[in-house]
Amino acid sequence: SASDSFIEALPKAELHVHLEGTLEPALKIVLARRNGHAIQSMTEDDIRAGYVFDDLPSFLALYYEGVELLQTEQDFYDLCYAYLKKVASQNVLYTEMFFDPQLHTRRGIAFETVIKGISRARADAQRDFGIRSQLIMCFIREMSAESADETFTQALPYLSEIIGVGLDSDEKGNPPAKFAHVFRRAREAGLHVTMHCDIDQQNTHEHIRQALEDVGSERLDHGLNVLEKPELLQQARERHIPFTVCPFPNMAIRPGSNEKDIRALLDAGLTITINSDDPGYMQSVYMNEAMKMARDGAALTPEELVTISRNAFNAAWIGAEERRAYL
Ligand code: ES4
Ligand code: ZN
Repeated sequence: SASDSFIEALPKAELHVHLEGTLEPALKIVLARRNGHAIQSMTEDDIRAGYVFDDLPSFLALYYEGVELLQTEQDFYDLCYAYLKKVASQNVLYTEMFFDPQLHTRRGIAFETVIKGISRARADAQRDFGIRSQLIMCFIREMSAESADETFTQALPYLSEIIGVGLDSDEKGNPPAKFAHVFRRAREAGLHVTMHCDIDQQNTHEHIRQALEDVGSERLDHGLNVLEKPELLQQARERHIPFTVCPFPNMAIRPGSNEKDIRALLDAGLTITINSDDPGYMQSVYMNEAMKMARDGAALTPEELVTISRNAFNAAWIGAEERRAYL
């Protein structure tokens, strides 16, 4: 297997991280004091002790509670800058970050507040640490298709700052096809498309099929259940669909997954990347730690980790010149 120092020195790209999920307990306390919220009296350990989940809904309940602390443009700036500073220190050269504007606009925070804070942090972090980043706007799948459409309309003045659209949050009863219209608008506007097909969700195989065949998803976020359906697996392999695999939620939601599934995905000839997902809620497992979890589970060799890292740079939504500079 690869050593820790090999993983730490490897140039890395991240393709699956939710900005709101990078909110660390320490920053929660800062924001709570700044904005006058009750948790300001808690310690970091108190907050961490509440981070117990074993499925998607129990995770989302924690994530939604934390989102409430983000209120001002400066809050979004601090969130994004802290994440970029952290992963730049781990030799992450490039990251594509999901954000969930509807979780903010539905509680009265302007789209502009969210994106301006994030964009200023991206620029400052590139200046200060050299890290390159782009944004993927996710739609909240338990909210209506109309709400997703309204959100896309709100984003129109900022499309030059958004490289793609995604789909996240509660998958149960919310298939990709529900959002066919807004994904078509996004594609026609020249944006890239990806979506979550979370682990072991109801109708997961039909959701994966819709993502690949009906709504033009270029990647699958998680997507592990492809392993159970030979025809989906063959399609994903033939189309070189990148899978954004996240070892921490794998471990929390499907124990044994890193031991079995990562090797199975590789053996099936699929293109996988390794990512953090929500490091603020997942024991601060950022890119280095996520790669070590994958290595520990699947006994990944240095050569395999180089391939996985190159997969991420190849799957990144960047131009040929930037890609050459990384590879
Ligand atoms: C998420 Cl792991 C995951 N799945 C679906 N939605 C999410 N939002 C934040 N993390
Ligand atoms: Zn995710």
